[in-house]
Amino acid sequence: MEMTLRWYGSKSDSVTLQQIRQIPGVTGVITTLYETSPGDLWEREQIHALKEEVEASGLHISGIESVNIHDSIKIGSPDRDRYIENYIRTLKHLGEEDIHLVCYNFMPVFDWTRTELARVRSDGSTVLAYSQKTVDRIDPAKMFESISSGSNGFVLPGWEPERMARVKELFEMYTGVDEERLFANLKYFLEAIMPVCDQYNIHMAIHPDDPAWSVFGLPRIIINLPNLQRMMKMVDNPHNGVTFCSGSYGTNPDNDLPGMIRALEGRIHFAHVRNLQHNFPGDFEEAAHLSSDGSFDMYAIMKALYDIRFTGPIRPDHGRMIWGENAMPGYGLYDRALGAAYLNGLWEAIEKGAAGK
Ligand code: CS2
Ligand code: MN
Repeated sequence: MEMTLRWYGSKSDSVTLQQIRQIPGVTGVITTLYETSPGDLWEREQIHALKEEVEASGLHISGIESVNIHDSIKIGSPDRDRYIENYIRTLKHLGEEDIHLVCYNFMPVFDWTRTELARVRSDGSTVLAYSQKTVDRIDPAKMFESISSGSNGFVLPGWEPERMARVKELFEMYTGVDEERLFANLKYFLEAIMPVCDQYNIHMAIHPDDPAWSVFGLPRIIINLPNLQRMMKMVDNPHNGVTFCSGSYGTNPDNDLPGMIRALEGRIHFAHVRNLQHNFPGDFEEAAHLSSDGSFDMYAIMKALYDIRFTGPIRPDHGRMIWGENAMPGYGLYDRALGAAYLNGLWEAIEKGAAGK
């Protein structure tokens, strides 16, 4: 495995490549072209410039998160082929720049959903949190206001203002798109892109829906092992794989995280490893990466990744906000750096233990 950190680019991130370079054991970044919108064609020159910027700091690009999918593709509108064509050409350009991992998601309208961006924990840190009771009461169009007012002035991924201005319209466009339709539209998309993925050895890694159930009545399909198995079988190609995000699958306590990892051997191309704390059914908050700070057994998660001989990038995911840092909620430097160091420590212990050292 390779330890990495997500980086939002020099224009949007408060964290610099130089800082990331100093986190022990972190050798790569996961990034994207932040000036693009879903559906845009990524020019090779733009990708090349980003790559050069990252490499000048002594790091490299380990993967892209995300090349976002235009809603027309998820909805299956008549104009989807135009956006799929752009996606294919984007993948080709990434392949030509020697980038072989692409994370994406297939969530309708909203990316991840949280009801609080700064819930205070007992140690004074603040974290992202989710309350089903609040979601059930909130008008989805208002969701954006509450998210953007708590985002410390940063634009949160998946919650771009241009997109949210169209929330109502987007909801209407998804009328009639149920889970079956969404599966069919995903299949159509994957079948169209697999030839270019085969040609350039690009690993597609679908990110789970977060939380792992339907919100605001919108269908959500990347939520558990049976659905993942269905997705991989319907387009049975090793390039059609997954991002294993412990924090997203783990929103549903019925998901056995280490068991899922073992069952997905060979098809996990990327891992987001983070912890969260379940308070009571329908209420969870994010936690430090350390097992004892939340509800997950992080050793068991890393051990399962080790046992399936996982070789792809891992990144710590949403960190707490600590030590007075002002950053994009979930994406400060300090707690994610602690997370990376902790995960690296677990890995070293597992590796040496397995070698009988
Ligand atoms: C999130 C998402 O859990 C996460 O990593 O922050 O924004 C995620 O990056 C996207 O859904 C992946 O496409
Ligand atoms: Mn994730």
